[in-house]
Amino acid sequence: GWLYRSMIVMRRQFLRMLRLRNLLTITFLVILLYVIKTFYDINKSNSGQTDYFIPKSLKKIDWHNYTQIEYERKRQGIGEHGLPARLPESLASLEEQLYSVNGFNGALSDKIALNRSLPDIRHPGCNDRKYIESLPTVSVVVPFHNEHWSTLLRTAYSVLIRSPEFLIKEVFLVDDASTKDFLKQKLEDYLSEHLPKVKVVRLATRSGLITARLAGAARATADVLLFLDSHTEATVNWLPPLLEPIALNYRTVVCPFIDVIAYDTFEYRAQDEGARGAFDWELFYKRLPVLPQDQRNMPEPFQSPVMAGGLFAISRKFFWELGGYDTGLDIWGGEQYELSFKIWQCGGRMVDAPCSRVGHIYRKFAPFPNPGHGDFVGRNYRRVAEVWMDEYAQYLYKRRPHYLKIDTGDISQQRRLREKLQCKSFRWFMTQIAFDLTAKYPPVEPEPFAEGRIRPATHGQLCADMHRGEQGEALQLAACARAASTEQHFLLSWHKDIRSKDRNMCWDVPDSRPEQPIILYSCHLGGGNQLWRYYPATKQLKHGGNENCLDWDKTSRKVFINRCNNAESQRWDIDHVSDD
Ligand code: UD2
Ligand code: MN
Repeated sequence: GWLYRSMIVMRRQFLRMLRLRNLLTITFLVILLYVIKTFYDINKSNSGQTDYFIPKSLKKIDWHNYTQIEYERKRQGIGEHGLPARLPESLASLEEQLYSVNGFNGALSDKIALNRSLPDIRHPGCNDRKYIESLPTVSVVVPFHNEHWSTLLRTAYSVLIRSPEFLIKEVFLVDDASTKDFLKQKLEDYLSEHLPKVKVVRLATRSGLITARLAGAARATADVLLFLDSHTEATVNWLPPLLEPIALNYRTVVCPFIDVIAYDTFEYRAQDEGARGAFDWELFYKRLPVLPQDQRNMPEPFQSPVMAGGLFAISRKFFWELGGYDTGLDIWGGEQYELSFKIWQCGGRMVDAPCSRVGHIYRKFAPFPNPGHGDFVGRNYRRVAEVWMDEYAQYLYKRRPHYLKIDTGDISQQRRLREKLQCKSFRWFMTQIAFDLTAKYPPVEPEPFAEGRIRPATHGQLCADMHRGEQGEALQLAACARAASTEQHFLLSWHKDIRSKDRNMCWDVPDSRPEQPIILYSCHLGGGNQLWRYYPATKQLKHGGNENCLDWDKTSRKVFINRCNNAESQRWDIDHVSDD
């Protein structure tokens, strides 16, 4: 009995001890886990910008703001719904004055509401497209130099009225040392009263758009950086399509479709229904067709080799991993190539989102004087070529030999970055991403088929002459200049167009009826109106796919096209014709 009783007591005590130990162990484990987690969290937030947004839910929802859509549908007035507008004759002199300082119709812009309505010209498939419920926040960065007041503010309004409020953390208007009084004095007051989310950042001296974008990006605190030009308008539901691909992969950079806001009427219209960004070997921005597979998947985002430059969204993390922009790029130009090449070559990708459309005023002319920084575009291009383009840089230098004399300044930091990120070669980019570029823009251009003066076979003292060589002028015959002059020197290029030697001007026949003139038009490489063929045997210059030939009239000395016949007036001599 005694033994038994004491055994039970011992067992009970033993069990109690066990329970206590369990409890202690569990408590200890919990504390340990908590400490590890806290430590990990601290580390995570210490790394600051390398921390990135992870969507909490992949559930897709309809992000359209139907209240705003309904409100816009009912609006009425000048320029509403993106319809073309005009000012009354009485304002002609104001129009002229604001036109010359802006390169667009600033006076008309002032008459159009800052929150005007815009048409929905998206692919029909965009209406019922849904995007994940959990999207990253955005810092919008808009550089400007002497932007017109109402176009600058309309940019900010369009962003704020057409975006979910909680996604826009801040908007930075970065003033690149503007000299217009209202920008210098009234902007902050206006914004703090009407658009408190919009902040102004001022640069002390004119430094260019690259430095300005970097200044905005440096102050940004949201997950995603979204860059816009200072004369743009965001349209219906533009934001979610830009953000979703970034939410799913922080190394994806997304561009909206860029529509056209007409510089004269402020009409809102499409530029096209999508194309892939590219360049020629003078580094002019060009566009390649959407791939058939991507065309079938519209309006799904599709890969694009090069961005237009001004309008894109990138995660803040990836932007800074890529080193932002090269700070040696000055004023304007080339940064779109630098960033595009970096994105692709250093492990990212870039897509265009058809359901996100933003309008942009393509100015008639750039009204700003060069701030005395010399050939900054040439220097920028050379920096980009030297750092990123490897052996392909020679194709640029072949066309612009003087670039080789430009001092690029120090590019060692950029080269180190390329090394550090172990970026791929430019050859990889050209063969894997921009694989169809060289077919349209060959690095080494085949020799022209014929070159020199173009003269009526019977009147060798007369030469085809493009006069001032301006777009829209008609080709004429003039007395041949004694020295070979550029107005009278043409190439029958391998594109099968007839072009000026020094300029990108082509013989274009917009109207193919008999006796219609030949108009100078910038070369579009698309054949059609600009397609010509020379037949040395008959000396005929045939236009396009039809049976029209270059012809002229002896009394008026006019040149035009006509049905091909055997007339003497359809026979032409060209100075140098190649054998093949
Ligand atoms: C295109 C791009 C532009 C930029 C440029 C090449 C689009 C729609 N536009 O030319 O974003 O990539 O190619 O560099 O893709 N600005 C300054 N300081 C300056 C000059 C300009 O802040 O010294 C501002 C200007 O107010 C505007 C932006 O930079 O907001 C772009 O300049 P732009 O509109 O003259 O360039 P754009 O559209 O002809
Ligand atoms: Mn612009």
